[in-house]
Amino acid sequence: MTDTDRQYWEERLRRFGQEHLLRFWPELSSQQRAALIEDLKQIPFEQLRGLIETHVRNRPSIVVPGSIAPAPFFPAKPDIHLAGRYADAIRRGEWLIRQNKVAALTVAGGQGTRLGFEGPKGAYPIAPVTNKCLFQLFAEFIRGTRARYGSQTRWYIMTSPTNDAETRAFFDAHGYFGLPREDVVFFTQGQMPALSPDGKILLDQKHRVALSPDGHGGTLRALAGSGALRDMAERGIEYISYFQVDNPLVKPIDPLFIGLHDMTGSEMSSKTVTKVDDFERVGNFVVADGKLMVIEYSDLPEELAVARNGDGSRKFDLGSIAIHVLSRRFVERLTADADAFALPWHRADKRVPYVDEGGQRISPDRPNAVKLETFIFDAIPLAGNPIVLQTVRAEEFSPVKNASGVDSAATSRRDMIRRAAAWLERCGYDVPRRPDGEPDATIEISPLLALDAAHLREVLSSPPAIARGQAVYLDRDQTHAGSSARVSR
Ligand code: UD2
Repeated sequence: MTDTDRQYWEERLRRFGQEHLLRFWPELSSQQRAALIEDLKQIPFEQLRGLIETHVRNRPSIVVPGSIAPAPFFPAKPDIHLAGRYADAIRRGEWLIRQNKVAALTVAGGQGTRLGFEGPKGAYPIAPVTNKCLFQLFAEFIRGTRARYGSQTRWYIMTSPTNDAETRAFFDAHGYFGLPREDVVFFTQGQMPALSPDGKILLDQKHRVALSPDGHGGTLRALAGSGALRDMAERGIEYISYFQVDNPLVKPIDPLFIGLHDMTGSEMSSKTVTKVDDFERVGNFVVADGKLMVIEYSDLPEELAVARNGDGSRKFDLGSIAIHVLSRRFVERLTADADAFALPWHRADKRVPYVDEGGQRISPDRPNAVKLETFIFDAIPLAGNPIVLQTVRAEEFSPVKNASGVDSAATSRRDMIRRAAAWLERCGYDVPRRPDGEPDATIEISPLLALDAAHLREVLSSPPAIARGQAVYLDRDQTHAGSSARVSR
């Protein structure tokens, strides 16, 4: 580190009122100095200056749009008029997949703090019989899709600087879960510093800035900046099938959804489920001032959350489950001037450990800092003709967010077993059930065997024998029955 470097940063930081970041410089080793400079290089100071005024020193007021109405949507069960259109959409979606015009994209840059799991969240073991991790389930779904459609479907995975190396190493160690290595593409999102309420950037250590991922809205910039978007264009990929790392029930590639997106000329499409209660922690699809958008649960005024229709049903009932299809050209358009482009910023007050003026590391017990993030769903109002497709929660949504209770590994495993049992019964096979109606067996169906119930019907050659209390894993070799407990493989 030369004196010129130090001078450059001293001047730059002074210009932005952040000169305290070099407070411990004299006592840092040359390695530590280099690490600090690397952190400083990541901070978009010019952009941050305005945000400190609007979002940190002041609290942006939540503007509830003047007119707000429930969003229109394509129903999960098509009526007689729509049935033909859905059938066409499935055929169209399958054709697009076969032509390699569709890629999967997982956002896996989050910190997963609520789950309390060390390591990338996608490495979390979740499958009820085999304990396969989230990444493996998605990889097998993509392999299943490639096999079914004879495609070379690629998988893009967004990491953050914090978990990128670990995520890549995890895939390496597991042979990319059977996918060709060159068809799994990692790209890394940007970071933002945590700030004190008076707008000072916090130090995590004397030589490290308290940086964290800039939200899944950062996907768009990261796609452009990393070259992943160019890579998609070169391969003729038109549609990006976007999903979060925390939902093992997700269909990473869904012909109906892709086909509808294409046939309606939508630039960004979204899946919805009806909410379980007024205050479920999911975004809400609404039409506000004439535009389709998502209002996050924390921003939806209570009178709207509890509002009812004439028949007593919930008025704002369309929850966002963070599953989207985005047109590549839409992302290109938005990010054409990547430096100028940003989705709206959201403020979150968080507990962030920091080094104080005296060099002491403090672990606060209440929120002391402001984090700034952007959300992917804020791109919806910018999209041409965005659509919403309703789906069935039991089929496609049961996220792993918390260590226990609602949206935990326990509820997600339960829902995987319930779905597997329902698929088998839809195929006409018996599943033992307990008096309370729950399946009386631990059942897991590999995505390598079947991608959905209809597919299972095509491929299952003989009825699986499922005894009460048994653990049963169905894969391409059909059934593996365990004794009574989990089978680990
Ligand atoms: C998100 C949605 C919520 C609902 C719910 C469904 C927001 C603000 N809320 O809630 O409306 O759809 O999901 O499960 O999105 N991630 C990154 N980089 C980041 C931050 C997050 O890749 O900087 C990824 C993260 O790895 C995960 C996903 O985004 O896959 C969701 O992040 P979250 O857990 O912060 O979202 P959550 O549960 O608040």
